[in-house]
Amino acid sequence: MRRKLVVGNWKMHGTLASNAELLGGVRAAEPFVCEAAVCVPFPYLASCVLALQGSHIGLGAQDCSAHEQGAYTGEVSATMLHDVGCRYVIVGHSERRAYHGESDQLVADKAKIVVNKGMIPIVCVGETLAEREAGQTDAVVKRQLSAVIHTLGHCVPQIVVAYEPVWAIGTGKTASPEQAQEVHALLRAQLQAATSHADSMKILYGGSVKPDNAATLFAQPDIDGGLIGGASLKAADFIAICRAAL
Ligand code: G2H
Repeated sequence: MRRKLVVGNWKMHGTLASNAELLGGVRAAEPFVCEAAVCVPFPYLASCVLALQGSHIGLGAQDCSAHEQGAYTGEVSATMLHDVGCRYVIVGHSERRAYHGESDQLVADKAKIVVNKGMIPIVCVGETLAEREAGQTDAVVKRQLSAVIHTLGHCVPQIVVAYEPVWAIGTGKTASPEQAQEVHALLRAQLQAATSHADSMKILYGGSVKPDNAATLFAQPDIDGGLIGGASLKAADFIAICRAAL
């Protein structure tokens, strides 16, 4: 039995004041049956650690450097993220792959350094609309996950995978529960071929998850929770989604 995980991906939103209000609202609804976390912009990690003291809600970042340390202006290392209290780091989000040219191998290298520093990488995979329409969904997500599997080796069980079809991100279009389950089952099979621990690994769904579609998505056998963008910015919506994860 896998405990579900719901992760808010705040993306580039928020202020000190709005974050405090949002986390205060979510905390007031604890405890949740599921595990919950929020991945916040770098400048707000320190204040969110304080705001989450005594809470079971985990803290995460949205990216990290693949380098240990050094002359990499503007980058943030996994060591730093661990130091300030992160439990999770999202790597390979499609927005980073698309806008920052992140390759499968770079994403895999980031996942590896996150694991090495004692945190959990949330590795995002997903196809674009053009790739889906060309019948390439399976090949694309397999290729993306394969790079991570080969780079992490025996550490593969320490990752969380997030399937986020790019065409469903922030568009209001959600993959149907059946469409999502089909890809999740494929990813589970790929993990099973790589590790005997695949059945206890979490595979999250992301892409326009809302309070009204969360329960049916989370009811699918291989969907172990969600990575939530827009709906994680409103306490009531995020709480409703956490409560749908049983
Ligand atoms: C996908 C998701 C969160 P949204 O990017 O990672 O965002 O729920 O807004 O589609």
